[in-house]
Amino acid sequence: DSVAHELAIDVVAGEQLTIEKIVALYTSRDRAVSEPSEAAVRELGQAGSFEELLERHVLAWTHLWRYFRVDLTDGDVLGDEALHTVHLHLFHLLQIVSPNSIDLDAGVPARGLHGEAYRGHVFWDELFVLPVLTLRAPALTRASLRYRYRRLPAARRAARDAGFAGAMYPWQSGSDGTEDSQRLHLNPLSGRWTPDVSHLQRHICHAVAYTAWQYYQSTGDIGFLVDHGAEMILEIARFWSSAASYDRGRDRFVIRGVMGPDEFHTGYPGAADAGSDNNAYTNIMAAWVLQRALNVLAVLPPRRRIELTETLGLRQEECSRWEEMTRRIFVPFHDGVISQFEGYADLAELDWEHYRRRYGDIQRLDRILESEGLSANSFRVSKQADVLMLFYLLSADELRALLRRLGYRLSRDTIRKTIEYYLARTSHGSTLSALVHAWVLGRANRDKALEHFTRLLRSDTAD
Ligand code: IFM
Repeated sequence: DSVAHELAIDVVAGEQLTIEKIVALYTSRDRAVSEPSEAAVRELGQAGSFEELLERHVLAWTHLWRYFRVDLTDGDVLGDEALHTVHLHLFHLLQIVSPNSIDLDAGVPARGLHGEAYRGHVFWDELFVLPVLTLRAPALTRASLRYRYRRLPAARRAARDAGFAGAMYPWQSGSDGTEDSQRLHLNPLSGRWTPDVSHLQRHICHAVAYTAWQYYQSTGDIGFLVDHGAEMILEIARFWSSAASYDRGRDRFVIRGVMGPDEFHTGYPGAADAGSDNNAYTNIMAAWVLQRALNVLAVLPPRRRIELTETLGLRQEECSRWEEMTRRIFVPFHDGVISQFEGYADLAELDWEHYRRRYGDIQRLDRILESEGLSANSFRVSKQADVLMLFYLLSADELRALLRRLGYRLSRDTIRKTIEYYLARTSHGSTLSALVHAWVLGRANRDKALEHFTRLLRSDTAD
């Protein structure tokens, strides 16, 4: 289970002994490799001394840092600690995704290389990571998107097996792109195992389509779109089209039985079926994806468009349905705010003060409630930004235009009220929550935004 090296050396009291150890690591999955051990030995033969290696190492980081260094102009407010922590996070990020990983078949695992939680699984976290890379080293984003492209066949199989069309990316996945989400969750507070339906977070598909489109928009890399991006976006659009059903009574398309980014709500209180209906983030972004798929078809060079539609068997009726859906997907509202999902307003309000007083740290309210014999499903409580993800990914103008096309009006007041509404009902049980809130509040409430930003920075260094 371990790789070790024992050295037996005669030492003399008072004399200094320095040991230099240089390691070469190869696997049979590396590119341009025949026999890994031979490659490692060859590499060691030409690696040079520790000093020489260090020099090359420092040079490589200097090059990366020219693109990635961030300075905080508001140093007085945030202090040196904040800057160091931002740099620490960038350092972590670049250890996971770097020029060294471009030719590897590597995704963006949630915990990077710095913690064993999540077993190296890949979730939707690249949605937050790739924008940092795209503007500074777009080749890194392209490599990560190609990792997703190579798993398109697995996503197609998953969609087919679940009775859908197109490609349904897995919520948690590892090497081969199949769904690896846990099916049971242990609540350490109660010692009970409860069903885990987080695989219903179909919004992972939005993350793949969004990052692919955003990469294309930021770089103008039409080659990527032609070879890889278009196919992923079209297949994801197809999935959403098949996951939605037409509700005649409403004359709207609805998407049932999913989980939003807020992982507390696994279903309706007491319901046998898992998932919620018409999660606003899922539905609105589905409309966004369908619009982008139509854009993709419009910007592809004609020959490639024909090839792709032939290969995918994409028919005109399907595209007409997509167009129709961008005008008719249902979005729930209540009390002048966007509802997290249909029926959210029927849930009970939680006595937040009582829980804060009683437990102090209430980030994992789901576990606290379960240990009391209750369920987060019954309350208006969120683990992390769900509706507010819309304001994270889209500008107010974009969101307004999307909703206008769907026949809904989004006033400035609705935006303000929606943000305040969910802010008051979120426990920030995931660090992603503070990230999204810092960004969303940055537009209107900078003091609060700073609070979230500082909390986020400390999350890895202070606990
Ligand atoms: O992807 C996240 C999820 O949104 C919240 N729980 C942790 C996951 C991995 O970071």
